[in-house]
Amino acid sequence: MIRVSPLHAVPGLPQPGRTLVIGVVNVTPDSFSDGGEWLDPAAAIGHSFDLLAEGADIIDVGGESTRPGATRPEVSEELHRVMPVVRELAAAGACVSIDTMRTAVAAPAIAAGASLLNDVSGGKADSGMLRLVADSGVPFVCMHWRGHSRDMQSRASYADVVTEVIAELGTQIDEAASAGVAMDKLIIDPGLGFAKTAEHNWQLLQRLEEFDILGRAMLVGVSRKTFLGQLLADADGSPRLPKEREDATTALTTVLALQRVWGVRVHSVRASRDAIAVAQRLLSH
Ligand code: PMM
Repeated sequence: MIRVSPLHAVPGLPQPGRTLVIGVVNVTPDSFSDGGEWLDPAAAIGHSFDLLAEGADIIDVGGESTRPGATRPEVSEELHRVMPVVRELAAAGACVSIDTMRTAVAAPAIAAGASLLNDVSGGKADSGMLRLVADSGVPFVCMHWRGHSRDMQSRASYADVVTEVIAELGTQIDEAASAGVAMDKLIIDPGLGFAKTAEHNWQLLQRLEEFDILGRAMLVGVSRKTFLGQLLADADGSPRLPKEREDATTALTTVLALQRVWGVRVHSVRASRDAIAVAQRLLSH
């Protein structure tokens, strides 16, 4: 059954004594579940405030889609997408995360007030990223990553996905430590769907407590992902559409909150906050 891990706290980020909810705002034309919806900065800012009103602890702003097969935007385009949103949210006092693999985007976002750097490559895509994290002192999400989205699914090959992801994340952590990144500010993420099949994702979720060996806070992103669409496929095999994967996402938030995971990254905030409230009540004495 479920083993309850200690709830980690990360300096510089909210510490409400429960699993945090990180609300996703993709300022992209091509993300798999909300591509194009928040491409206009005003729409993205309005949506961010809605997520904050629903109870998001952190807003994760991204300008590059990482869906399998995606091509990368120019740096100037990524900056153009995310910076107005980061600036406005930070000025309003929101806790902002910048979801980028590029120092050229991370540095100005941090200067504009971003409190968290979410790098899905865990510092592997841009050789200057770990140094930037160390120098800025900003908390850092280090996700398990094997390569860019264009061809990442060709790297979804493991003898034992859980032990290999833990070992590879361990190497990424060692590299971050060598670059001077503060270890209490490093948050790990198993990277569900990134160079992983649905079966790999389920095995990672089934054995998540094995990541405790790394001794770090953990963020998990399952929201609306393809493996849920496959699980909920119609009788004819067509996957459930992304926006109709919300109840399954909430079910997993409940499980993750019962395991005292540090944070969940979700598109729909209120449902996850409710699920976490239920889990908190069940865990309380
Ligand atoms: N997934 C996506 C994007 N960014 N960041 C982290 N840390 N973990 C994730 O699982 C993750 C991420 C892809 O999902 P989206 O297109 O819905 O944002």
